[in-house]
Amino acid sequence: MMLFPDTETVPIAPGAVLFRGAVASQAVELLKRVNEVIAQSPLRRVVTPMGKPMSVDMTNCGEVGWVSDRSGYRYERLDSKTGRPWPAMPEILMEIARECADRAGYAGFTPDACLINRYSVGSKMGLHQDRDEIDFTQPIVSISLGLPITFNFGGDTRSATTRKVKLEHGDAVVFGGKSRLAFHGVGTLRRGEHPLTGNHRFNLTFRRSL
Ligand code: MD3
Ligand code: FE
Repeated sequence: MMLFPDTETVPIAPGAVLFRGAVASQAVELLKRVNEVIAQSPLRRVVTPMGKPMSVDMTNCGEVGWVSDRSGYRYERLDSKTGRPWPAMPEILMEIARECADRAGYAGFTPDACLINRYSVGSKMGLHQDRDEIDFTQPIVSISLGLPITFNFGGDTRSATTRKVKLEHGDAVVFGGKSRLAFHGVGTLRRGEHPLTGNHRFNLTFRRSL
């Protein structure tokens, strides 16, 4: 695997590092695997515990998947839409997540979930923390594919100031250590055309839920 050819490493905050364009050379293969997952467990619009539809379409692969409905946020072994287990995590996704974590100083990262978010024009994600996992010493690895978006990275509290980082096609970010519970979100996806994803952005987040 040819990861990190000679790309830039950008520190975002203590524990958070961006590997710019690190997976761009793998994008065609990655998107092929993502589309195979979507063919088995289709993208769907989930609602928050308050019953509000999110503006992002989601699915998962791995032993468990992240879900949200009126009962709350959690990880589930079965896809409620198909009644079957989530598709297995493709080897190349697992390897890339592991390599990124490794490079950021988290050796032996073994994600059990990969949440696939697909953004369309107008999709956004408000400030939140990822805290549905058990072990916060495990990092989260994020891969961006397709159209760019503005990522908002905050602090330990919702009211902490945020800094904006543009996330582009092929970027990999690892969030661990002091950044693991940081508030974060993304701005509204603007119209555009990407040769590999059309008018969409995909974000893959690799998590260890247990
Ligand atoms: C910082 N996704 O799925 S990726 C999410 O672009 C999520 O789809 C955004 O936030 C997206 O939960 C942002 C960057 C990211 C992911 C997880 C994090 C940043 C994070 C966990 C902890 C801290
Ligand atoms: Fe998040």
